[in-house]
Amino acid sequence: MTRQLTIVLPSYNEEVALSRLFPQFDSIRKEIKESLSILVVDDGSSDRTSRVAAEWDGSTPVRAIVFPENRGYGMALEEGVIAAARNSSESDLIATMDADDTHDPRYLISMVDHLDQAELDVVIASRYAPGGKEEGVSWDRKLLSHGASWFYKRVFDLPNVSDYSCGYRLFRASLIQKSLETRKDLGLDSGFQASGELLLRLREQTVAIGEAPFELHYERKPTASKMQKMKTVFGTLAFLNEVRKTVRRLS
Ligand SMILES: Nc1nc2c(ncn2[C@@H]2O[C@H](COP(=O)(O)OP(=O)(O)OP(=O)(O)O)[C@@H](O)[C@H]2O)c(=O)[nH]1
Ligand SMILES: [Mg+2]
Repeated sequence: MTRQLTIVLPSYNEEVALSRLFPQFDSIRKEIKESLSILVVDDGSSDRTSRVAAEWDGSTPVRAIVFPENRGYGMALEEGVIAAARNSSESDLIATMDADDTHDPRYLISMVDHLDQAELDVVIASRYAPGGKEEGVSWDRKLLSHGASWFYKRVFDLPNVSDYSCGYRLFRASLIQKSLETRKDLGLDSGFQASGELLLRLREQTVAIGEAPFELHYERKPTASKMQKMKTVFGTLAFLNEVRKTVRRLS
């Protein structure tokens, strides 16, 4: 039976990017064995994000969850991933991607292949794996993401993981479903540190993670960055400090 691949897109004021992104899913449909569908989580946008989702009439089906108010990337990620897991069967797949057109959907093809061939539970689209790179990223943004991955590696050191903060990932639905058997939600923070936190939550089960090389094309982003850099830095440090304290208490 054909597997379902649900792509979760946390979206905050992404009307321009989404209308560029949706057609790209249509163009990979013939090259991917899975049946694709998109789940937009409109995080209280003030632009036409949910209208663009509702009016899309291409061949890849699009559904939307709409938050009446902005709740932050982590909440949009959490709601989307949980909704996708509840709508999936055990053998299905779930991907998360940024909606700002910097993540090319074409990488899903190599990510699915890697997941199956290496029998993994999670594949990260990695800027830091051999063959990966970042184009058009300013030095301070590079410092922020390299710094975050360096800190995460020191605290978690997950085998085979070099990119902890990229939001482009592929998961087996069964992995998320299993997490939700023992807890009512994924317990993610509302900020951008949620992407690293999600890996930690899943690590509570036995999980095989791998990476596939990915080129981030930041120059394709149609609008200015909305990310609050200092809030993300402090949020990540506070989260890692909590983890460190928990690890100490348990050991
Ligand atoms: N900035 C921001 N993005 C959100 C929020 N909620 C959901 N998102 C979405 O989360 C994804 C990642 O956000 P981005 O702003 O692209 O974060 P980033 O890639 O780390 O940083 P920039 O590309 O520089 O803005 C995008 O698809 C956003 O639309 C939110 O409250 N703020
Ligand atoms: Mg982005």
